[in-house]
Amino acid sequence: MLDLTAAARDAGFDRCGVASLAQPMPELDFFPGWLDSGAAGDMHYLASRDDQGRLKRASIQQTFPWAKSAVVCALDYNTPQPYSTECTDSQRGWISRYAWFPNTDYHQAVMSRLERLESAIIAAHPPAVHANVQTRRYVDTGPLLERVLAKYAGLGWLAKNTCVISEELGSWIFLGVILASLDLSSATPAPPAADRCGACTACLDACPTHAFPAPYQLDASRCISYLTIEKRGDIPEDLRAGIGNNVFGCDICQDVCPWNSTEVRHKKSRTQTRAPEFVPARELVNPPLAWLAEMSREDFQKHFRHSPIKRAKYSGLRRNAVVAIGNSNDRTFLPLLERLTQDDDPVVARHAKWSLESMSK
Ligand code: B12
Ligand code: SF4
Ligand code: SF4
Repeated sequence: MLDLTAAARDAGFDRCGVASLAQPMPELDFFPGWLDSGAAGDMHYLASRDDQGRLKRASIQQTFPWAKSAVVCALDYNTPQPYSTECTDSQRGWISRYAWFPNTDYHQAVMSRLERLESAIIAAHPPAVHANVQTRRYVDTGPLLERVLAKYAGLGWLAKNTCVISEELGSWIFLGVILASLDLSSATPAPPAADRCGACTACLDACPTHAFPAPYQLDASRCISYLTIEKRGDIPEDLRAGIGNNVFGCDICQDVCPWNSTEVRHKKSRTQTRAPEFVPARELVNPPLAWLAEMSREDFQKHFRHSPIKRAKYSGLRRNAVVAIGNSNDRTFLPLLERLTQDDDPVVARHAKWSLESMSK
């Protein structure tokens, strides 16, 4: 029989488990209400429906009627670099730690490992079975809730900050899923991980845009990660100040989590990724804001062609840098902001005007 844990390790993953799709997953029932509340903002793709009008993400058994198992894998991306909460230089911004690897979009890093693992799973079955095996691999883009599957695969718990936390690895992990028509649930029998948040509320208290209406629930439309990566055009004015120095994504609710603290992680296991692709580019860790705000389109292409940062687009990244400059209150930026109010990109120009005004207050 296939040793799935060993096969996943050979494929380059740090953890792996199997969720049987036959079991009930009550967290899926929260999804329709979450969408109805407007928490998804402009991420309309999350509301995709099947022919019967059912929300695909809330009804995994109906969306993938052929699938029996979800193999869920975790890839640690933590590197021995400071946390955003430790970096206070007003001239510098913050790019989320998952996006520091200039030549690696994590989707590709996880997907290539999933391909290897999928081949190992199929190869472990007799050739007569191969023709009938159906599988599908997903990193982010599939109509499924990867975190909920991760919980039922025993990888970690759904925490108050809505991230999956592994007791051994913390939450600096990417998830990847292989749906399979095979029943693999005996390969790594693991119960869902117990909730270890306890009485802690550090993440809820630290969120600068108050994006948690309640524990375990995120209003994504207020989340800095959404505002700096997914939101096109203008950022709502009332949320700009809370963005602080974040120019791409946000790590705060994970930086403050005791399960990501170096002391806890030392006791449990190693503290950094073993993926060779995940080598941070020095210029992306706490980068100078002026560099980003005045970056040319050619430089953006050069630096971010293979990086998840390309999702924010050229205009979005510069817009974010200009907002962060406004929040810095560092008056040495005034000449730069003056220049940017005349920028060819009207979004950048409008945000530069806001930054200039908020600095003059
Ligand atoms: C859309 C999306 C976002 C959105 C919305 C995030 C969110 N929390 O939903 C935005 C852009 C804000 C975002 C941000 C981030 N994301 Co994101 N994102 C996704 C994506 C593509 C879909 C998630 C989704 O469908 N959300 C819908 C909502 C409803 O899900 P949820 O908040 O988890 O909701 C569950 C709980 O709220 C729970 N629930 C609700 N009420 C209650 C009440 C109780 C009592 C309980 C117990 C539970 C509960 O049930 C809900 C499920 O129905 C997934 C990949 C995927 N396909 O799954 C990656 C994913 C979740 N993101 C990921 C990452 C890494 C991030 C960031 C860390 C990136 C960054 N540094 O900026 C941040 C983290 C912010 C945060 N605190 O969540 C990882 C998560 C890794 C992990 N350890 O958990 C994923 C899995 C991508 C991947 N393949 O690795 N993301
Ligand atoms: S990622 Fe940042 S903005 Fe989003 S919920 Fe966490 S702390 Fe709040
Ligand atoms: S900071 Fe505390 S409450 Fe938030 S996810 Fe971590 S342990 Fe849970």
